[in-house]
Amino acid sequence: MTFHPARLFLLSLFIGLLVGPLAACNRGDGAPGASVPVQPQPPAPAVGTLVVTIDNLPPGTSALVRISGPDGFARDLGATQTLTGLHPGSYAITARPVVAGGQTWMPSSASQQVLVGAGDTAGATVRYAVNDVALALTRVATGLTEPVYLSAPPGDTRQFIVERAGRILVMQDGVLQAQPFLDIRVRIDPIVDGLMSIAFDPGFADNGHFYVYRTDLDRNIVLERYTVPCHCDAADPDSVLTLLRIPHPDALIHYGGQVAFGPDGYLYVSTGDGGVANDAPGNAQNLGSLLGKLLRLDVGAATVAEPYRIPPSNPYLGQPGRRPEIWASGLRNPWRFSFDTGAPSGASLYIGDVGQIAVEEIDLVPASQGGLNYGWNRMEGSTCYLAQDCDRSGLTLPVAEYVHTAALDTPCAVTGGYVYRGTAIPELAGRYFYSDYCAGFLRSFYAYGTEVYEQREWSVPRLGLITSFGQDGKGELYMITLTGDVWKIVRAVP
Ligand SMILES: [Ca+2]
Repeated sequence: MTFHPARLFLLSLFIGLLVGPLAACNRGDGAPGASVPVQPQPPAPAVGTLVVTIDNLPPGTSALVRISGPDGFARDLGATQTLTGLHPGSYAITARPVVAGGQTWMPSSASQQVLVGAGDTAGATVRYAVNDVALALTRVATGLTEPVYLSAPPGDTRQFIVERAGRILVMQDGVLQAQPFLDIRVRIDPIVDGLMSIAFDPGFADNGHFYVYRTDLDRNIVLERYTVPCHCDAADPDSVLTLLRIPHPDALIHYGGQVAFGPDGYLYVSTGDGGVANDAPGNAQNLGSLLGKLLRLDVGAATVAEPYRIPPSNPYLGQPGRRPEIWASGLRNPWRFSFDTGAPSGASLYIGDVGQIAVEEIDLVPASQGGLNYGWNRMEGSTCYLAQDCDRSGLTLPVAEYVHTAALDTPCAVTGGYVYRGTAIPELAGRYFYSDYCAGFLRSFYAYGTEVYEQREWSVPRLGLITSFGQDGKGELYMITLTGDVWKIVRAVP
């Protein structure tokens, strides 16, 4: 017996009507049901394609581009390539600078994320170029008395300028205000460093708190908090809350000098080694001393009774004979340090540590890395200090350094600065700027992780006696001279 085609059609229609709801039911509630064959569908493509275009390098030069993605996928590319058979997901493209022909070729974007879908072809471009931006310095304030610092809360349009003798002045729209923001000159013996830096509380807009690092009338180091009682340009000197006082009895130099909030919300403070030649007392290597250190404090709930707390992740917390405030050791005179949160590899800490005889250094580490020993006084920079050889184990060495020379404008002390994250000169993004107090140059480098690229000196006048860099609320950078001027780093007008 055979089926007539019409009967076959009717039968298949019947089966279709029966199977449809059954299959839907099985899909819907997952209940076991009758096993009925379902018309197989063509399988959806499980993989995708990514075309990475690498552009504008000199002929014969390999790029340094890494693609990483789902399931541990990792591939290094030296040139344009089409990657097929990729599992769907998000792919990270990171590009490192390339040195070729004596020039540093920088990728247009150090880090990109591309979504690769099943059956799709995604694309990304890494374009290399030599940075040819030209810079200039324009004077934005003059007539100050020994200015040593400039800062502002993020987004704030004012600039707060610190004078060494104990005043903080406000500049608004390029005009210095007559009334000081804070005047604590009577609390400072100006024969030593005086008022060195300020840091605005992350909640400054609401709580008005800011922090001051200075010396006092007895030449101790003092860290204290002040409060602005209103939405105005004047802090209350009587609002002072002393957080920390560190005796500094042996010399009139090396007080350190920087106070700044880290990306973790804790307050960091850099202290000098106490000032005795060669750090003979051994403060910097002594974890029982707060001198020659980077300290890390939780000041979020500061009171007179408990001016700070120790963050639970501080490296020496609970260790007998070691101060729990210490975040890092082995520093000589870390006059300036700064955090950068803009790099794709994570937040970084840059420290400009002033050397003694020959070497000025800049240290660069992930901001989250505590318990590091930066070497002083076993080493000065990457050189064993007063010794042919030394034990370098456990020491973190600088990523950049320069030596003192016999030239007229000889360098004498590094002035650490900031990574540029402003908007006016996007070509500068990621460059760390620094200077030297005596030589007054403007130099920068670009770091990929802790690898340093594009070290250069900029063609701007050497101002001399550079006490500090400043960073305003928009990320623009300034250079400050002891002689009373503030200069802004700007794009040169051709
Ligand atoms: Ca060092």
